[in-house]
Amino acid sequence: MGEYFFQTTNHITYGACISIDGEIKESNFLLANKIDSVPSDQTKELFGKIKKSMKTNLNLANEPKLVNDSMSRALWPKIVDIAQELLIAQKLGRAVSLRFHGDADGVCGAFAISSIVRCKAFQQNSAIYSVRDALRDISEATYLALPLQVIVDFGSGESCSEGLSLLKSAGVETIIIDHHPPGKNDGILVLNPLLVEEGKSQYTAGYLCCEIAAAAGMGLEKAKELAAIACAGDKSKVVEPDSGHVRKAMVLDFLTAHTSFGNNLDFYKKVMDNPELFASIANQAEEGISEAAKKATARMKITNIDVGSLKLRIATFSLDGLLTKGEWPNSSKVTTRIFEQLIADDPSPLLCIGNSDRSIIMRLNDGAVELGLSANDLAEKMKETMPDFIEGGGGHARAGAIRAKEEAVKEVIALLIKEASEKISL
Ligand SMILES: [Mn+2]
Repeated sequence: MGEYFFQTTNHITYGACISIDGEIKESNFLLANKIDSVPSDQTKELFGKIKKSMKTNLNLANEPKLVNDSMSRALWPKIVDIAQELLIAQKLGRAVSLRFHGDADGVCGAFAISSIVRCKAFQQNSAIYSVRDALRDISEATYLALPLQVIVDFGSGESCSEGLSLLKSAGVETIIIDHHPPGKNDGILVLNPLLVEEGKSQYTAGYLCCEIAAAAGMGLEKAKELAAIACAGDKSKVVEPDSGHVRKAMVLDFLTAHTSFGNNLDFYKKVMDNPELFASIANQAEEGISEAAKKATARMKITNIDVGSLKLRIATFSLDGLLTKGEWPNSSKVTTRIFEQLIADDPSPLLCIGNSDRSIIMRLNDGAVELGLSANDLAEKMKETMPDFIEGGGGHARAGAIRAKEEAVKEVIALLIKEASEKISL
């Protein structure tokens, strides 16, 4: 097997599977006498064979290029699998559809993936790959040869499994690159650090995509830059971001917050490459956050809990009426900003709670985590204690959120304060 070139006046669709009767001329030129399309019931089998032989000829890195630690090495076999799949898809002209989560991490991941394989990219702000999404992708894929669906920064959770199983039944191969709590995804290629070790969500989807792209030959500098922006967006230090990366992540978060669905990768690239436009968006984004943070801080209440030598500060503030749904900034951005200001002034243990009309956002610093507190545990406890008033919630140790019925928000916050103080007194 090998790669050959030929010319023809026949019309052949991109990515089609054909058989050629002809002679091999010179080194890799094929003189075609007869060209036929391969019946669709045979393409799958043929594709498997071609893929297998192509895999051995791919030139991939032999270790992680961006971060080389025990975690990235544990993820490496799957990183290689996905890099191979994507490079082969590119060579064979497969129809690749890419859905990325609408935030800086998701966009950086999509930038990286689209740099190694030609694809149609769609932003998605919902974190759930629904049955509706699956039906749309399946109907798009109906007339395509060997469609490949790639999902970045969402899609591996339990709530997505119905949509994914539809994709599988329709024969659409799927790759998921995610770092949110995974559910069961049998028969789907899933790269997720949480499948390797609990609590490792700091290996963000955007970072993983950059590691895949770097393995497949993307320039190292560009891959590092994108990975650092992705990490800045998701508050990770796996690839340590500088202040420039933080600013870029903020601009991408700002842009994605204003666009709910669509193919915006080209537009995002344009903004990042246009210094003037970038600066003016960055200023607007920054102003939006700092203004809302200032107003919310004016309403802030601090509760000091002292248990023997253990001390915990709990900051609570309402964002009600300060923000507009679906616009910049959202309540988690503002809560994070206030949290960061508070711990910059005083690094002692802090639990920071911001609330909008129906959601409660929690941020904890290292000191609070060392006291045994976890945002995820607190969210779980609230779900248990007030099941009729809590609609959902979760997160990890340092960050989490709870969605509650409007009339219950105040009560939930009071209970959170009580729960946190009881927890550290244990
Ligand atoms: Mn992410």
